[in-house]
Amino acid sequence: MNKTITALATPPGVGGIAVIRISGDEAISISDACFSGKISLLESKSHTIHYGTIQYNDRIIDTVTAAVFRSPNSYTGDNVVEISCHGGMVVASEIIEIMIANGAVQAEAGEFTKRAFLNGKLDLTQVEAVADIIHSLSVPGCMTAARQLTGEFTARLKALRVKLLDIASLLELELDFSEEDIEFTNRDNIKLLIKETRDYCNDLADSFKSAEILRSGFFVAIAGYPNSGKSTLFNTLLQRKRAIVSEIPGTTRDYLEEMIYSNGIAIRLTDTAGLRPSENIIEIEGIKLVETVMEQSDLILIINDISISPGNSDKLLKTIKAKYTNSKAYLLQNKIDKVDSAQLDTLSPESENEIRISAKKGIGVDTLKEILEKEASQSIDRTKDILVNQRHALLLRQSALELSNALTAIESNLENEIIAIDIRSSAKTLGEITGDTWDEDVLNNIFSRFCIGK
Ligand SMILES: Nc1nc2c(ncn2[C@@H]2O[C@H](COP(=O)(O)OP(=O)(O)O)[C@@H](O)[C@H]2O)c(=O)[nH]1
Ligand SMILES: [Mg+2]
Repeated sequence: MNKTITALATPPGVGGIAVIRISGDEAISISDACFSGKISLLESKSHTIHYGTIQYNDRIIDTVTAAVFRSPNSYTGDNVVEISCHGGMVVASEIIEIMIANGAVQAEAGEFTKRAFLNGKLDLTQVEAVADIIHSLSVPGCMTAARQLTGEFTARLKALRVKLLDIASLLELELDFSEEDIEFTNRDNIKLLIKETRDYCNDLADSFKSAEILRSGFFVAIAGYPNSGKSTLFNTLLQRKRAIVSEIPGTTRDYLEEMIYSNGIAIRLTDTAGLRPSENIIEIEGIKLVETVMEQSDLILIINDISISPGNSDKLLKTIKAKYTNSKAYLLQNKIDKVDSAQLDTLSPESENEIRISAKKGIGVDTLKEILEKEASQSIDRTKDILVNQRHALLLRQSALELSNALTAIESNLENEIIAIDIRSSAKTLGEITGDTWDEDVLNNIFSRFCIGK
């Protein structure tokens, strides 16, 4: 018998309604013990909703509706009751305490979904899709996760595995007839099939970075020397005063992060502390944080105060480009309003990935916004309608490697048996993605992204 778990499924606090979930063999009897309605929950059919009250020690706690789902037709696969009560700080926790007094235990983070996995209701890619839907910051990200939840990724992986296992079986069958020198399978066809599958696995693995951007947004870091106008640009892009702007250098000590949305994609803008050798301890901490931000960023905007000189930040630009090779960098020549047009004409023309702006006056900001939109949408071009995560990417690469081994084995005219072993292990690796085999560490890692009640 599995223990019955309970938790609040909605965010805590004041709200229209709160939903308490109870799941396990005893879910219906435990709920029924404190529920009073027209019929008892124990007698109710699956997928029915009942109006009534929750009572404890002759005290009415709230009027509620209780939805009953009988095993195996529920989210977790267990018996499940979902009680909707009035939202607020007190009622929902009282009801949870009553359920616990009646024999349920408090659920851990993600425990409902973990049960769904262990009961075979969802595979691992679907579990991950649930987490992605909850955390998604972009419309396309959420839609892709929703498709993944219906089992689309699973179906694709299954098709690949069937193909690989078929090839392995053919090769092994040939082995049985080796005396008769029969070749069931054309080597060129086999090679082609393996190559196609390997390339597909690698392509999918490559889409990981794009999927990350769909999941968490496109990270744009604003960097530059103190006073170059980073905070001013940050505020202009956000269209509100979020960061403190001041002529005193070193005002932004840590970093600020805000989101802007473009075509459904989240762009995470960060305003950072000015980069310069500093004596001030807090500022040094801030500068360390900048480095972390820059490492994570997809795009870096380096702001230069052109009124000092167009080449004033060249050294910084060079350092940043050399250090953060994964992110594209743009040089923004700021404060062009301070430079008169005659003087601007004498300056060398803008080079590639360089734009002239005035963060304060809004000059060139629309062009910059267009660039951000273009870069963000290009960065998700690689997605293959699947939110590949790091775990998937690692397994896909491993699987591709095993297929490369199989190809080498074929080319070296090795025994069918050896070739088949590589192909079978590649299929097995693909199976780990959906969770055909798993270990506790993998599960814990996945469920650590969940909240209590999910
Ligand atoms: N004239 C002019 N001043 C600017 C512009 N951008 C920023 N500033 C000024 O430069 C100073 C420093 O700006 P701030 O945004 O705090 O720079 P940060 O240290 O890089 O964050 C402030 O006095 C701003 O008003 C601009 O485009 N034109
Ligand atoms: Mg600042």
